[in-house]
Amino acid sequence: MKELDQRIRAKIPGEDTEIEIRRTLCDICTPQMHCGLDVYVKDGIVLKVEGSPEHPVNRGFLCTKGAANRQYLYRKDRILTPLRRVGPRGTGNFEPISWDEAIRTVCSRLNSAKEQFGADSVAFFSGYGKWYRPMYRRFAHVFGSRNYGTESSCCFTSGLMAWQVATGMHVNADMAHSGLFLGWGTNGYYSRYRLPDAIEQQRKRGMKVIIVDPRITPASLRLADLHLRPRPGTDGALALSIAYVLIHSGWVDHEYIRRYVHGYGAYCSYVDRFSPEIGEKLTGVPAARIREAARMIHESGPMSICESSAPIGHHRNGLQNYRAIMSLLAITGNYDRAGGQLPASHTYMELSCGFETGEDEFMNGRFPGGRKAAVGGDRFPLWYELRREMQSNDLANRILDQGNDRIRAVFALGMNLRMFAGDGRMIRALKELDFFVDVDLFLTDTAKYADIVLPACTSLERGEFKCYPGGYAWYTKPVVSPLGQAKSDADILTLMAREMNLDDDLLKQGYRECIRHIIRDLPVTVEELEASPLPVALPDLSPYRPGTMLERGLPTLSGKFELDSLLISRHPEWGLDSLPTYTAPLSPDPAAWPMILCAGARIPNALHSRLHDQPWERSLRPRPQAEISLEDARALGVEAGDCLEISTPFGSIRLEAAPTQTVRQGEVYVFHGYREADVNRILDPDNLDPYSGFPAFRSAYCRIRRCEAYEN
Ligand SMILES: Nc1nc2c(c(=O)[nH]1)N[C@H]1C(S)=C(S)[C@@H](COP(=O)(O)OP(=O)(O)OC[C@H]3O[C@@H](n4cnc5c(=O)[nH]c(N)nc54)[C@H](O)[C@@H]3O)O[C@H]1N2
Ligand SMILES: Nc1nc2c(c(=O)[nH]1)N[C@H]1C(S)=C(S)[C@@H](COP(=O)(O)OP(=O)(O)OC[C@H]3O[C@@H](n4cnc5c(=O)[nH]c(N)nc54)[C@H](O)[C@@H]3O)O[C@H]1N2
Ligand SMILES: [Mo]
Repeated sequence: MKELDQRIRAKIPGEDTEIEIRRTLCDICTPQMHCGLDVYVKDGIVLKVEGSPEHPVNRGFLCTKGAANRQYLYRKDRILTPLRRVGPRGTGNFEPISWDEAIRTVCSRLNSAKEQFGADSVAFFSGYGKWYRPMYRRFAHVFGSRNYGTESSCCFTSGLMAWQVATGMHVNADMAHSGLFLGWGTNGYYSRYRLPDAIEQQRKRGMKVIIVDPRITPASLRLADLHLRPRPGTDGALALSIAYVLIHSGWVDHEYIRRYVHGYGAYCSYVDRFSPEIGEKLTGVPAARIREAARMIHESGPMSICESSAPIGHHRNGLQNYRAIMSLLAITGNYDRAGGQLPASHTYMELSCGFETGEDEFMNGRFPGGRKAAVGGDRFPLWYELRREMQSNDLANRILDQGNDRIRAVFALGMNLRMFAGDGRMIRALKELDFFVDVDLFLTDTAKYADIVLPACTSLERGEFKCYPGGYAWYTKPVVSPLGQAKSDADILTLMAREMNLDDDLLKQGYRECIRHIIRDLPVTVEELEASPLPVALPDLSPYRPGTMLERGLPTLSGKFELDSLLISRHPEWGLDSLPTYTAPLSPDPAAWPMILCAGARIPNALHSRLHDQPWERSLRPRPQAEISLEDARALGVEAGDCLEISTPFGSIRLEAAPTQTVRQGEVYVFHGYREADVNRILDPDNLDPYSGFPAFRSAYCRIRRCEAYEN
């Protein structure tokens, strides 16, 4: 630590003031990263940021997004004071108001909605931000509303739900002991840049890798021993077909299945419909390759899989497809075995870090109860059973709904209306609300619909509690003061809890006391974590011993890994299949809509909508692009840089054509969240997975044509 202290204080020659390196984390992208930052500060101003060399996640590295933290902090569109809308919704006419007035107005309007229409008439929504969520969820519940919901209604949760259905638990891949890594929808080079490093390291040890991705990607080129290219959304059929070969070749672990797996007989009968030849027809992957994959699984185990579920879950059959993939672990005896997928208890904010906190009790202990479901709960009963929060993809409907129990007011921390499929509906809904508050860093297009906008601050301007896999915990300190009058989301919730005089001392005492409560059983205090410039490795963590949970019995109804879900079969009224059945992602009408539109595969320089207005990031890909095959480009007479129009039954958008040999004929790939080419606007808002409620972002029909101008 001494060395570090010396390194972080340096005088600029000839000047009195010091440049100090202060440490915090970058929360621009996924919580699985949240890299450590060395922030160079002089006179309270950030001069530059670098990756912290000693941080256990990034070890000095930063991605293009993280390297632009200074620009993110000082962007011109940062909101610096609370604002009150003075023009029509959506026009962006606001006047500054004081925090006092803002908090009083927000609280009295939310309270009056509660008095008139009941607490459930107020929905509390969170966009991609995660750090404040335990406190936020509790806030909604203490206020009395079941209608708390987040962006996770369309993120990793469908994979998590699939694990809960089968095992009742979270999981971690034990890749360090795997002979084979099944990278299904894995291209961490763009989405999570430390994952490929870990895979590359294990490959040096001899681990084999299968990548399953419709496109050619850096991962398929650099990591794959075998690359399978199914059509988007046909993953379930591919997994079932691989299972067919494993079962028919006798490459399953019968003893493991007998002891630890429920429903194998029914599963086998179902799998019998998916010979490799049928698999080829359904997925486009040649039967010989399906056989080759099964052989590799048999010969190279133990096998772990990538847990990222977004590309698999973003289809109307997504959760079932994910279950079909996981089932391969169960039949080959790779669940809860060294080198396979290990059950993991939940630590904090959906991460399993090797220790437990009191987050669950803190976050759910004040749930209002009652028999009525939250928004989307009746429509997506499995979702509600497992999550006990609103399925946010139904929120717009429940605002527009004319029923008495419709949503009248929304309080949002960082809502992005372009997150939802069919955004026309969300805009209509926001216009209908009696009252809408949005808290954001920037005056976004969504914030422009709000009655009151509150200025939030970045991770550089606040302190937060953070856990990392491998047994680390941390409590960061602000490295600069909040810009203007910005406040952290947690401080805003505290002010509201006090103004409303909520019946909850922890919320009224604030974030630090909430965290103190959550970590009261850890062997470290908030102050000790805060005093450290780096995440603290918790002492005396005993590593999980593979097999423990199987022997003890899993927290499922059968106590086993459920290929055939008892939870689902005991609820016939849900109308869901208890086996991981396969349905096609699309009902094609190739004459009218010959192409598959796959929207959302990550690009390195963007994070959803939040960086599209950021100059450095934008300069790397100035126009929204549509990636198409060279064959389709030739047929349409399209060259790189030409304008391309994508149409679906819901509308059209225009983007820059990017013909590439990485994409197959008949498929179009675009990134989402752009103002001028919002692909979610042309997706069907009702094409949702009945198991998870997730939108089919990655499989829609479309047609494309060359056009002259970007404007209509
Ligand atoms: N740069 C950047 N990084 C991010 C994000 C970001 O916006 N930008 N978002 C973060 C978030 S919130 C998430 S959820 C994660 C998601 O992260 P990942 O799941 O790792 O990433 P994706 O890029 O969405 O998908 C990975 C690959 O799946 C392929 N794919 C698409 N459709 C299908 C399909 O139907 N089947 C199969 N087998 N593969 C398919 C794509 O071609 C892509 O190469 O990324 C996180 N990281
Ligand atoms: N077509 C398509 N659509 C998708 C996806 C896809 O793959 N394809 N992916 C889906 C997935 S996986 C995800 S996770 C979602 C992304 O979820 P979104 O919520 O759409 O993510 P962002 O665009 O980052 O928008 C969040 C907002 O939060 C603001 N913000 C940032 N930090 C803070 C903070 O600390 N406090 C507050 N109050 N606000 C803050 C940002 O400025 C931004 O306006 O998109 C989903 N939508
Ligand atoms: Mo996500």
